[in-house]
Amino acid sequence: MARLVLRGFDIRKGHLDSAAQQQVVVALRPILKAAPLFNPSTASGRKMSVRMTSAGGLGWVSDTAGYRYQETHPKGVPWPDIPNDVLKIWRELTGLERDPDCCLINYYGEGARMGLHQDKDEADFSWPVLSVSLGDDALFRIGNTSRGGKTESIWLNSGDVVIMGGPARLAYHGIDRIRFGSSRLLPKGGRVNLTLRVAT
Ligand code: MD3
Ligand code: FE
Repeated sequence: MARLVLRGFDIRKGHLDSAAQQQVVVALRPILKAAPLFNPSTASGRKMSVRMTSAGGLGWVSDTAGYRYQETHPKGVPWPDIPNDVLKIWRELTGLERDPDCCLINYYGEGARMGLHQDKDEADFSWPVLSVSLGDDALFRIGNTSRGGKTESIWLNSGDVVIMGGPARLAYHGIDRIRFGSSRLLPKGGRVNLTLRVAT
C-alpha cells in the first residue's frame, strides 16, 4: 500500500486488496441494473467513448443541453444509493463528516479514453474528490490548473485510490488509454472508475 504524492494528487497504490475490489464489483451489479450505463454526449454533440452512470442523491449527466448534476438517470429513475463499502473508503481517507452526494461510475471498454479536462460542475471546490480504480490498468495524465504546460503520467491499477484536494482539485486530468484485458476483475474486461464528489 504505497503512497505517492504527484502534483498534490494523493495516490494510494493497492489501497483495496482483491477481496475488497470484488466486494465493490458485487455491490455495483444491482446499481448498473437499475441505472444502466449510457454514452454521454459532449456539449458539442459528440459521443464520449466512456460509458457512465451514477449512484447517490445526484448524478452527473451530459448531453447537448450541457453538463450538469441532476436527481435522476436519463431514463427518469432516481439514482441508486452509494454502496456502503464505497462510502467507507471516503470516510476513512478524507476523514470528513460530510458524505459525497455523487458517485460517478465510468466504464472504459476497449479503446475508451477521457481527454484532459477540469471538473468544475461542483458548487464548492474546497471539497476533495476521491477516485477508485477497478479492472484494467489505465494511463492517467495530470496537468496544471490552466491548459497547457508540462504533464505527468502514471499508471493506475485495480485497487488504487486517488484523492484530489487543495490545488490538485482544479488540475487538468484525463485517461489516455487503458490496457484492455490486463485485469481479470471484471468478467467482460475493461475498467471501472468511481469518483466520489460533493456536488452541491
Ligand atoms: C482531479 N475520471 O470522472 S479519475 C472524471 O479515471 C474523471 O475515470 C477519470 O476524470 C477516470 O471526471 C480520472 C481521477 C480524477 C477524478 C476526478 C477529479 C481526478 C480528478 C476531479 C478533480 C481533479
Ligand atoms: Fe475528471
